[in-house]
Amino acid sequence: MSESSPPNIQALLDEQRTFPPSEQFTRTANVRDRAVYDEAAADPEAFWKAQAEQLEWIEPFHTVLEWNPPHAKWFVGGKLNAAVNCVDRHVRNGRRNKAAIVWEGEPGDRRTLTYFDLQREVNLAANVLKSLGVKRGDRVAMYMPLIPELAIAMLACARIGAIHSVVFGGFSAEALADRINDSQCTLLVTADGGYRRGSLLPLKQIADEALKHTPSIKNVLIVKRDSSDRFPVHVTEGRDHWYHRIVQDVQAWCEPESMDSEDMLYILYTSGTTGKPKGIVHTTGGYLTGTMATTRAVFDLKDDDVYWCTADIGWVTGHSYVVYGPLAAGATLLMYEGAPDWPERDRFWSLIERHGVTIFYTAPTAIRAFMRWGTELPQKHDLSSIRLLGSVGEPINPEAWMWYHEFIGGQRCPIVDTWWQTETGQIMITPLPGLTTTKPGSATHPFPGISVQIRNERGEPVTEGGGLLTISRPWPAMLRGIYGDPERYAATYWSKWKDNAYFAGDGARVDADGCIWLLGRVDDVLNVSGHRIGTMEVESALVDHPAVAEAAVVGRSHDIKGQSITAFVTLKDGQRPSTGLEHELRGHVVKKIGALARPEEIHFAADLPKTRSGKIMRRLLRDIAEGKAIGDTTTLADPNVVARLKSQYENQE
Ligand code: 6R9
Repeated sequence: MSESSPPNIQALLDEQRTFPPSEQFTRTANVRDRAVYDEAAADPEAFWKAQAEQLEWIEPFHTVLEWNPPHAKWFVGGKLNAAVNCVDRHVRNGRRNKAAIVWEGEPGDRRTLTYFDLQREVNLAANVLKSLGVKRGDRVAMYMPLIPELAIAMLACARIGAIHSVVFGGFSAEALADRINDSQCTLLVTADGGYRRGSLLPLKQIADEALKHTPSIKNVLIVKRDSSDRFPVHVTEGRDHWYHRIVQDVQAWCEPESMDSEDMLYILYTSGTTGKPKGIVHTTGGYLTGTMATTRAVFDLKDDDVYWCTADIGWVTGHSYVVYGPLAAGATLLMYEGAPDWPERDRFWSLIERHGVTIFYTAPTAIRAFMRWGTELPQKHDLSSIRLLGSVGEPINPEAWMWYHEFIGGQRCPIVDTWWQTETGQIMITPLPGLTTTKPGSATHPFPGISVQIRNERGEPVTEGGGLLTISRPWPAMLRGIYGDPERYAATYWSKWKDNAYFAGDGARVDADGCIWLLGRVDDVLNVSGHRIGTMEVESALVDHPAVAEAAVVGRSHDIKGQSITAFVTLKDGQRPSTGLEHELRGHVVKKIGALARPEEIHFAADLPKTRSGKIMRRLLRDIAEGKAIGDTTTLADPNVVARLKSQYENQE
């Protein structure tokens, strides 16, 4: 497991500081009675039932959980609509004029949508989708910048029972086409473009490349982000429609569909240990219950909070904690389109000051970048509105935790370090801010009603010490499958041991106080700046290049990104290593996947270390990349390969 551990592992293991919740925070906290843990542990289904009952059901459920491992059904028999729960019921229940989405574009443009505004927009968008033939159960792809229309389009799908599949705007045309084709989407919602570090990302232009290879797409909706017409947009007659035009022709009200609790809400692609990303399937009732309950309890959300989760909606954090959780809970949320260092490196702090943000949820990679940029930047701004901080996406090193506590939280705000995954849908391991004594670097305890176990390879529980993170009971927002691949679902997550425990793919340790410390992935999944990337995906992209014979990709510790991508490649006969080729290979990976997968280092090798059965030993390549002593080489077919590589690598350094 140490193979994939983050750089700061020793610091994590040595960490002793503790931070009990302040009396003042506890006094008003949404969850302040410790009994909730024991009660939920004694009867998790009763706990989740009480949470689900806070949603608005068209028909009540008759059974909380049906568990036929590895298939779970939550709130069986219940009917509801996710968009109604996120929007309409707040309009009806006193939040009509409350700001739902406060948005700021990177160039500084601003918009505020009240819950009433959001309801109107979602209804219109739902009717636009219907007018283009989208029906209940159809898949709708989205390739969008971080603008309110993305959330509106997702909720519009939910309203009519269509299934959305959001593809992060940083993915390439090929990656977009693969995802569209995997789930046979019939409509794509995109935009002319979006802003990133002052430049324009021409999303429609990129989408046009993808659309050459996506026969299932019948219609494309183009949202106009930029009124200056700076984005070149080609409109294909009959297929492409400007949203702002077509919306003129539809009715203002769209009757919501009555959806089964287990109807699919969305698909979101994520990386695993093979070359092909998995379409993670989430359904309606359990997902909304899990995200709403955790939003309220973990972030202590109150009606007058201004909540800001900095994630892009293209990732699961954006689905669960920008869109569904906060809106189901009736929050006012801030959405910011662009980069943290544009136009200056204090953009986030100026946003917090300007909008009076009270809850701030971001990723360790961002915190480490802020640390490097210096304390003067946050100190230039009034951050006194903040009352709670959150962290997600990767293990947070104690140094970054302390910096966050001191310079952003002013030493007064609880920090919730939340562990979860695309597959879990909802936060699973986290402090509760009014109850939990935190330790820098530890996600502390399972959320009430969640059963976590650390096991060794044989499946035996580890009470103190390191092992593999597993979840031993189903939970409401859990994935229901991998789109179109039921076998892979069972094999990847539920088959490591015989007793149907969920295998998360992370290593973890429990300390003497029962606090859980996440130690990073134990499989071939990298975490680069909080983004999940499969080593096999990058390898497939590299060997797709005509000059490459073989490729092996490993993660290397990186001060800010957590991990960076190091590739070792062997070339085909007649090909020669060169800086030109190195650039070309980087460009090829960007074209196949997107800039987020660009290898930081590419090393040309004569051979790759392999076992006698021909498996590439990435473990040894990791040791080389990390500059560590080389581990056990006895199973290598040719031990000299490693020695040669290591000396070549060290000379290049
Ligand atoms: C929500 C999200 C999931 C992987 C997960 C783990 C890592 C996320 C973490 C964390 C340590 C935390 N991870 N949160 N590791 N502490 N608080 O990030 O989903 O993109 O699917 O990534 O991220 O390794 O397995 P996703």
